[in-house]
Amino acid sequence: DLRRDLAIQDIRATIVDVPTVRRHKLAQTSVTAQSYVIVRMRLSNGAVGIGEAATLGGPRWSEESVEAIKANIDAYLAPALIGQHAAQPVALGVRMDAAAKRNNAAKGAIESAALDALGLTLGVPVATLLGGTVRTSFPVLWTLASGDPAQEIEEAEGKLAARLHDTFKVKIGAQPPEQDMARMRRLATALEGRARLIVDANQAWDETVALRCLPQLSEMGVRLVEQPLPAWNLQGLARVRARTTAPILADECVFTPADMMAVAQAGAADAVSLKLVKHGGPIGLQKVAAVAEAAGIALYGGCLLESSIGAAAHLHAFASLRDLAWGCEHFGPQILVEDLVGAPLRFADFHVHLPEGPGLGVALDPGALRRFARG
Ligand code: MUC
Ligand code: MG
Repeated sequence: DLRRDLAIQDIRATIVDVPTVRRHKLAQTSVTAQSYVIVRMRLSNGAVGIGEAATLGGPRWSEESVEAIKANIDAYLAPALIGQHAAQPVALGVRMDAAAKRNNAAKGAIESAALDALGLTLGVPVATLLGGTVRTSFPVLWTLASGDPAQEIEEAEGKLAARLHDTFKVKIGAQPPEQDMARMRRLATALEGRARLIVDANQAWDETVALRCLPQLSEMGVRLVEQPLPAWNLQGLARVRARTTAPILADECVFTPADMMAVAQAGAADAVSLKLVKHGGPIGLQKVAAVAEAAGIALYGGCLLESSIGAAAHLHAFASLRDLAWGCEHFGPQILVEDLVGAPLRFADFHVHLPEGPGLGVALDPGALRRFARG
């Protein structure tokens, strides 16, 4: 019977390190390889679902590192789920929350794997399990993060010419604000009228610096300013937002639906970046999106430089949202020297496309997993 067929038999977590095509520099760290935990969940019927927990520079972007993610999956999350029914992802979430506090990236990878296994078994895409598709392609931006404006302009020109990306997110905050403003001015001038720009400070500034820089960014035409202040400082962010005109994109200050409500109550953001590593999986992502919608806060499809595995899981969740006003940033598959799936996500005409087929619609390449597995 289906109940026995869908019993979770085994959950395996593998750390991989995949080199990137260039150095990616953000406020708190700089990486030349992306580290993920790849989760494989096997059901009694033989179906194997996959999920990915992404990190950025160890436990520097948030508190989870690949080492901690794997340790907590192996010791706490997997044992809580063995023998449970994969067709009850909400109940699996309850069990995971009872087994471990937070650990949202780890939980997100497991929930993705469970939905993939369920979709593969039922012959339906994960998006169907999440409410069905409102869209199957997504405007996708590219991130400029070498820190060298000449290189960044050249990189943006290449993306524009290839019709891959016409919106660019610039990572700021690694250098003094005046230097970043000069860099932004060069980029804005070089790309004027041909590309849209947003910036992400990854919590690097304080209120005074933000009040000084945001008017300059507005004047350069920058569309969104992402997480200029530390995640804890919602009141400061609300004051900055009230005194400047650049729209604020909340990132590290929103993990849970309650965080989203606090941002809404403080009046601290115009948009929110949705990510599986923050919200604990596609179902949690939909909950955060619902709170944002109720508060009139627009949705932005965030990433943590996932491979096509994690990116596909995000796209299935993004496909189910009513209004994804700001598109997405799942450029991750394009920044890796090699992807982890047989057929990577398709990028064309400034859009990334939802993969077709049951489950996540992407299949793990066992050779790539072996090549990039740590140790
Ligand atoms: C972040 O903070 O948004 C997403 C794109 C990128 O370059 O960095 C990440 C994380
Ligand atoms: Mg961010």
